[in-house]
Amino acid sequence: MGSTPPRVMTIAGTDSGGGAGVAADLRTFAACGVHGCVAVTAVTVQNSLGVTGVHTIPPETVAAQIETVAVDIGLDAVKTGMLATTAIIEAIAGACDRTGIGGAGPTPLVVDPVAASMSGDPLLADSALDAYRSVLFPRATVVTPNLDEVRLLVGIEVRDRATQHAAAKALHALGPRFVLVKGGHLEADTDECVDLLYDGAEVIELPGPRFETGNTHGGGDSMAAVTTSGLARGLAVADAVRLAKRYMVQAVRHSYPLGAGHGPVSPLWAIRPWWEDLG
Ligand code: PXL
Repeated sequence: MGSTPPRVMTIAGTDSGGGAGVAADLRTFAACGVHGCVAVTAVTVQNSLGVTGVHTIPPETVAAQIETVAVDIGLDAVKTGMLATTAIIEAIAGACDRTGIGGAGPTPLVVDPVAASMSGDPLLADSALDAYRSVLFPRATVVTPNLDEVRLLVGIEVRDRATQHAAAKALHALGPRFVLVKGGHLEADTDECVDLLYDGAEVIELPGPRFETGNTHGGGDSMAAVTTSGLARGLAVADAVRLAKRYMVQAVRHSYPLGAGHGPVSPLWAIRPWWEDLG
């Protein structure tokens, strides 16, 4: 019998194409050696070209998934992805408060404020941005917006390192313990991609390589999932983010084409091909 690995949960939407959302999170969790649980928020009808349908789950069912797992299996860290509506965000906040997730509770909460798919399809009601700002951010251990999400949340157009710093400070003022402003979409950086981590006192610059590939579907989800796995192992936030950046270098390098649109980043570099040993 094996020993129980760290237990994590993703609160997120499904992607029928297997590129992003719950699918990306669960395979990333497996690649990180943790046990992944799921609270589904929405089912998306999706392939590599885009999203053609969204069916949201009743908010009370989202909350029940979180609570039923927390009271039995237990959770060492939790992440959020696509949350779709204000009502779902409010239900999640209630479930988190009742089970010690985020806020003053013992279980770290990573909030990836997913607003749209790579193909630009909306995954969040416009009116729900306010719920992110006022309900979820104050409970978050770390928030991980990309530059499009930064613009939607605090109205700052990040063009260079100075505006990236300003954005980190504006987001921190909303109440999360840490802010990670990902620089992946920053055109001012050429062969480098610098993410900023800010805890209200110190800004840490985290540089990494930039890759020219259209196959980065699920990249943000995977990065937040590795960070969540690191926190579940007891790493400090800065170390969990560094771990995530190391993972992403490989995951982007090994991304693969799928369908006629955007392919996904891959966890397969981290998985030993045991099937090749079968005679
Ligand atoms: O990568 C963000 C994301 C999260 N969750 C779901 C998605 C996407 C992007 O397409 O479809 C369900």
